[in-house]
Amino acid sequence: MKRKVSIIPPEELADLTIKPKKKKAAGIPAVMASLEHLKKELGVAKGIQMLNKMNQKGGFDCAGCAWPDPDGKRSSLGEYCENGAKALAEEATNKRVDPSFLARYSVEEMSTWTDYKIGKSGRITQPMYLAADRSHYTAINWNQAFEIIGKQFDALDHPNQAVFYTSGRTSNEAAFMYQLLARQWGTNNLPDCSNMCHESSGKGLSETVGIGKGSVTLEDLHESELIVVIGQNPGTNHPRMLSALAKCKQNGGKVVSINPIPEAGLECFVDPQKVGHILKGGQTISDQYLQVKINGDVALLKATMILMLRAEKKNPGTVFDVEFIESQCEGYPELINNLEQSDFDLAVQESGVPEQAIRDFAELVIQRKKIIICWAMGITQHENGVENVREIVNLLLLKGAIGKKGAGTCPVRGHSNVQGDRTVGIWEAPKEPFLKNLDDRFDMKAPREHGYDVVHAIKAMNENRVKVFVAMGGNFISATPDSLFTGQAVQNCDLTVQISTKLNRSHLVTGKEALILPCLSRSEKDIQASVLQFVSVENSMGVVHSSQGTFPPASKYLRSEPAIVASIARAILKNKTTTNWSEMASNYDLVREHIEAVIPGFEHYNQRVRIPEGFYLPNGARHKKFKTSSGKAKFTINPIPERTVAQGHFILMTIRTHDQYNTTIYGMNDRYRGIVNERRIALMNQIDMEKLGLSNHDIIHFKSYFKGEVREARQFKVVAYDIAVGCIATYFPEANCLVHLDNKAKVSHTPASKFIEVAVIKAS
Ligand SMILES: Nc1nc2c(c(=O)[nH]1)N[C@H]1C(S)=C(S)[C@@H](COP(=O)(O)OP(=O)(O)OC[C@H]3O[C@@H](n4cnc5c(=O)[nH]c(N)nc54)[C@H](O)[C@@H]3O)O[C@H]1N2
Ligand SMILES: Nc1nc2c(c(=O)[nH]1)N[C@H]1C(S)=C(S)[C@@H](COP(=O)(O)OP(=O)(O)OC[C@H]3O[C@@H](n4cnc5c(=O)[nH]c(N)nc54)[C@H](O)[C@@H]3O)O[C@H]1N2
Ligand SMILES: [Mo]
Repeated sequence: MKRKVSIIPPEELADLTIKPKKKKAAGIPAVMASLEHLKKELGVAKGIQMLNKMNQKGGFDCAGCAWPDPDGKRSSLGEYCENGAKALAEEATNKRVDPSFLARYSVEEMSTWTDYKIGKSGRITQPMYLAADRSHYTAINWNQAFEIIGKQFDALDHPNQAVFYTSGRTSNEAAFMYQLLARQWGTNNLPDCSNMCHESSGKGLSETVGIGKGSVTLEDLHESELIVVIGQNPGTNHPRMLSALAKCKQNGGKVVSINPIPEAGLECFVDPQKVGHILKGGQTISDQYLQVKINGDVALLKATMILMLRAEKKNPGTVFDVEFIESQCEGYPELINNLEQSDFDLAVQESGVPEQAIRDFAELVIQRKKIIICWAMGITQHENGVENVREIVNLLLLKGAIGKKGAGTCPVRGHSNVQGDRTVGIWEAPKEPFLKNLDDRFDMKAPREHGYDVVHAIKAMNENRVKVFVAMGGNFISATPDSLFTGQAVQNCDLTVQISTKLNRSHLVTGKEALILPCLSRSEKDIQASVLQFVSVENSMGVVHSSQGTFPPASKYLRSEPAIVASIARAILKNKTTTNWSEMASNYDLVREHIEAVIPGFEHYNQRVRIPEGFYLPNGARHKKFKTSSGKAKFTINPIPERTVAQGHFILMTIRTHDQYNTTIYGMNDRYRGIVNERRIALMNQIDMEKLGLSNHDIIHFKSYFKGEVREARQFKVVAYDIAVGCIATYFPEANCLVHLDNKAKVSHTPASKFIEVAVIKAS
């Protein structure tokens, strides 16, 4: 039976109210908003009790972003933010998706709901099965679920017909077991959310400074003389980062933000945990705001470096760190040659930023040595995402601003353990030393052929080269680009298996058969062999620490992620494995022993992870040790992108509201941007609106253009906004259907979700 499910969210409008944009982030309104969400989902008393365990030593790690916790004293008021509280409310909700819920609604019916409504259904209580000829999920027991999986894997002709996706909430222990499972099965098909996220950072940084992670610690931010926040909206996505920026300011540092829209958190921050701060009205954050055009960053950085070069020539040795460049870097003459050949006026023009503002910014850079550049999706999700990262590195290297206190690279990660997952082997392109260690430790032969990343997994499914798709968390259908194409590709599979906490669209747009395997969440007690277990995670700054759930599970049928992986391993590997999977699932110390044996940097893992603040993984760049092919940090040449859009077309970026966690929609507002009760929004510059004869609240449709193909998304409301001319912002995942699968970064293959060429059509 071919189910007629809806792959994209319904194109229906809610009821928009437009309020003035906020100029301050956090403060009392943030506290109120957290309480509101907790009250709705689980009640205030239980909510506050749970919050007090979050991000505390010995407590559980916030499942929100990957921003680090302070090494020393933690705030007695709790180390959480409004959006961390919302993340918790969402997973600790009292609502349940149980067998009676799924008997009431068919898969087809639920697929017509918005992602907001689907997510609000609640926590999944037991394993659920959607048989090939059925319209509804029904409950089954765990053994039956693993038998179904075993049977489908038995039927495969080749190991590469299976794909194992991972989202970044998964702990180190579960992730390590999961990659081991995939590789013992015989494939490196391990795409993950990182492919859509910071892959461009990983690629750009590995090549230039020898490590795909950032080089700074939290203290470095406090001590920095200049922090540049480019292509990132920390007020919403990494709210605790605002405390670090505020501290830098209090220590005399400067902050510059570079963004097509002025984001509230980067303007002013009111620390909700400090009464004095609230009374004072908060801390101004940005000393300078540069309203760059979408993807004008290489041009902007190049113009800045040209000005730096001119100043250096005037007063040699005062702007560049000549000694560092000579002893530790390569490619300097080529870069200087490139800067000398580049057209300053063109760079200014292509950046979209007024020349004087660039001169002011360059002056700040010229005069300071301890510089940090922080970035996120505004940099990575572009065709030239890797070049963007490399250009950031160029600027830092010229200043010698890496590997010393108060300076360095700071790609701010998304999911709370996305960095750890990669460290322990979730990667479609693993390196030989890692595979060899796995082989030695587990008496196996891991496949050497690289596997599929997200984009290539979708292509393979489209071409019927994949039959079974397993997802460790996440929401593949709503998170990936080209929704209709991707949805149809996934439907080609014989079986899709989702290991999840909450209902999402990926449970509704499925293979012929589908399974939902419900797992424990971060905050819940994980007891194996009568012992309370803990897991570990790595934050954005390379600190590995423990996370232990302390609250009762949402349902007695839930299993932990490691336990589920171990059972899948037994079901599909049978006598192909000599590994004792049950033992690992019943004592996570044993998993950590394996990690220690296979991955450098985890020495004495079990001891050190028990230190409350955890431990730092080795990071060469942090100590000026560049593990590149030559042992030197590399300058690179990154041309100003030539990609333009046709006359009359716009560049569209897909961003997050203040009320969502990726595809999990907490609410219908985007408070800082003044948007109330609507997600189908187009933030446009007044000048562009006038050209098209548009006013606030007008309804428009988008057509996107790529490689001669046209995609469409209908029904968005126009909102006049302070956004760079020619640029439009809308929200993810509603607009994912506009992103062509081939509209992706060179080298990293990260979908270019921030650069979509669109035409705006006024609804008649
Ligand atoms: N509450 C909450 N927290 C989250 C998430 C969430 O959804 N909700 N998601 C998590 C994840 S997985 C991630 S990856 C991070 C994402 O964190 P962010 O990267 O901050 O998220 P986005 O909303 O995609 O915002 C991108 C920012 O880049 C800007 N931008 C877009 N294009 C350009 C450009 O070309 N140049 C420049 N200079 N700026 C540009 C946008 O205006 C926006 O401010 O947050 C993590 N934390
Ligand atoms: N257009 C556009 N698309 C984008 C982006 C963009 O900016 N624009 N951003 C991209 C980025 S940066 C990312 S990281 C991806 C995100 O892609 P994903 O990581 O795939 O998506 P999420 O929405 O984070 O996944 C949410 C689901 O994870 C499950 N879940 C939550 N907690 C747990 C847990 O503890 N264990 C398990 N097993 N499951 C859990 C729940 O069922 C929930 O519905 O999306 C990408 N897609
Ligand atoms: Mo992400």
